[in-house]
Amino acid sequence: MKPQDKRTLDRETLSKGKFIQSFAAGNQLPNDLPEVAFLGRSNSGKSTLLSSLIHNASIVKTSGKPGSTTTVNYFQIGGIYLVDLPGYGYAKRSKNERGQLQAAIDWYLANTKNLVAGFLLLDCLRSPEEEEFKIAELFAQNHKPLSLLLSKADRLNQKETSQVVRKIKEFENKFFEVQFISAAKGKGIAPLVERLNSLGASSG
Ligand SMILES: Nc1nc2c(ncn2[C@@H]2O[C@H](COP(=O)(O)OP(=O)(O)O)[C@@H](O)[C@H]2O)c(=O)[nH]1
Ligand SMILES: [Mg+2]
Repeated sequence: MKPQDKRTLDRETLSKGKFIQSFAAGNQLPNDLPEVAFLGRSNSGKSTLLSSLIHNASIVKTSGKPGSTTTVNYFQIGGIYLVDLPGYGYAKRSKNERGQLQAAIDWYLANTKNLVAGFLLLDCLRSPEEEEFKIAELFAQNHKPLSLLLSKADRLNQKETSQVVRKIKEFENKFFEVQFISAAKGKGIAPLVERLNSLGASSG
């Protein structure tokens, strides 16, 4: 192994991904490592993606019943934190509950010390709506790059993929980049890991 290979976020490092802690509004957030935030509506595939990134399904699922908390959950792989932010867009929830979810996201963005990038998941069969554009706006205000990850891309056949690729042109300027991803089939995972490396994961 060449010396530089040791610093990359390889399979071995990924398998050592771990849950760090859940934080609630008012808590002091970590400030020792760069961190990337993962956001998305309920059912966007966020937990599945995080599980596949850290090669440990159980710790992501058990860190909080999916979508049911307003906590901000920190995981670490290599030298970077992956921060699982509360879900949003729960049509069935009360206005008050949805307000709490939004407040937790706002609190995190106002208090994070080392945020270097965000990844917003959106089911590839949907188009970004008010909530997604609001998050894009928040990241732009904070001068942080926000990637839109079109999730569950394995559900699209070739024709549908081309249709979505055409549709992306309408909103791609709102995001740092737009990428297809499929945690189920591994599509788009390698470039994402590459990106995490470039953001600091490999220096831990
Ligand atoms: N086909 C497909 N389904 C997925 C993929 N990722 C997640 N799902 C499904 O989408 C649903 C929601 O996933 P989950 O990770 O719990 O979403 P979360 O609410 O954003 O955390 C579950 O039924 C998953 O099995 C994917 O890459 N491909
Ligand atoms: Mg979840």
